[in-house]
Amino acid sequence: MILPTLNEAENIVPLIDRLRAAVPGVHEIVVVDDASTDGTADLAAAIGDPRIRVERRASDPGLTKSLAHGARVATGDVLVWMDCDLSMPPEDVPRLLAEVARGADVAVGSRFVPGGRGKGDTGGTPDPQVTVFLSAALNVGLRLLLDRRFRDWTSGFVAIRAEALRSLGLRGDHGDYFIDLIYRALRRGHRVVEIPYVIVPRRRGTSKTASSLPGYVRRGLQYVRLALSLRWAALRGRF
Ligand SMILES: Nc1nc2c(ncn2[C@@H]2O[C@H](COP(=O)(O)OP(=O)(O)OP(=O)(O)O)[C@@H](O)[C@H]2O)c(=O)[nH]1
Ligand SMILES: [Mg+2]
Repeated sequence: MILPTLNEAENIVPLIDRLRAAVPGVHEIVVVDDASTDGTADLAAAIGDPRIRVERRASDPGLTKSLAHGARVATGDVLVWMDCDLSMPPEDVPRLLAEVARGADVAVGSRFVPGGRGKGDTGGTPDPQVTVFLSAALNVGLRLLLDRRFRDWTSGFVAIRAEALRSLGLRGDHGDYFIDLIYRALRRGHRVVEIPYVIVPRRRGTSKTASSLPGYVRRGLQYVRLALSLRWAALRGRF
């Protein structure tokens, strides 16, 4: 397990507790913390489970770089990562692992396959309908632009064979990296499957991504630009 954190003090301990209960055989939990100022790293370390390794990054912050760092130090054959805001239920991790055990190279927690759901209708404090709609529309657009076999291009909840990840690598920024990873995995013929899950709105702590409407639109346009450049690279045989 790789858990990237930036100021998740209110979420990290319940997340790790729920993970250990859901996956009792978990081999290691690598928390990659980007100099949180709220004590997230100390809280994770204080749990005192020898399977928990806390990596404290002091410079060059970023979600993708943190995940890449976690993947470098992790020793398992299968790597799993997820957001640490409790929006992705740890209880769904065994279903992702089961798909990899059945032969998938990449098993993705998906909001957009039957049985999965986006944030608008899951109780708690729902995200504004307009952002839920934009996220769904963006993913339909990415699917049409990139590859119709896949739906949740901005998931970020995944189990992947370490070997596949090492050969693919991680590129890009928060959000971008997932689109890039899945597209290249599909192009290279890896077996990628989507497993439905129901996302829960963040209840504690603060979001690290744009929550304003213009911010969402800007990010959406950035993803579309990335999709077009990936298609262009593929057309020119650069994969
Ligand atoms: N290590 C590290 N983790 C990060 C960084 N930015 C975000 N994260 C973590 O990445 C995960 C996703 O961040 P969120 O703030 O939930 O982003 P989001 O899911 O787009 O936003 P919400 O809609 O609020 O859920 C969380 O576990 C964050 O703590 C970063 O720069 N470094
Ligand atoms: Mg989140």
